[in-house]
Amino acid sequence: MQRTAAVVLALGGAWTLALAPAVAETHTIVMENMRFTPDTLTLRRGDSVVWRNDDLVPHTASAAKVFDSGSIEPGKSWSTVLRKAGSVPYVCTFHPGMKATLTVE
Ligand SMILES: [Cu+2]
Repeated sequence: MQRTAAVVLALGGAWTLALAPAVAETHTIVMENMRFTPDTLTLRRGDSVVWRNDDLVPHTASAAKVFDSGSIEPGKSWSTVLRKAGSVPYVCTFHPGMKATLTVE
């Protein structure tokens, strides 16, 4: 909604909205207390996701055949761009109870 409002304001009318390219956004997911927060996130193709590890142990963000961060050390971040639409479940390979899902539209 924020993006839509900004485009309408910038271009002065809804008619131009359909022609305006979507602006890629960056979303941050925090790894803390052995969880991904938020654990569900909807984004658009071309958006970036940053995982930031605020825990005291390493974690990964790993989605089979889509992305794999490798070990993200405490205090570090890792990011990727989601280019294909779909539901993307992912886990931390070190802690299989850490699960989350991205929905790419
Ligand atoms: Cu982990």
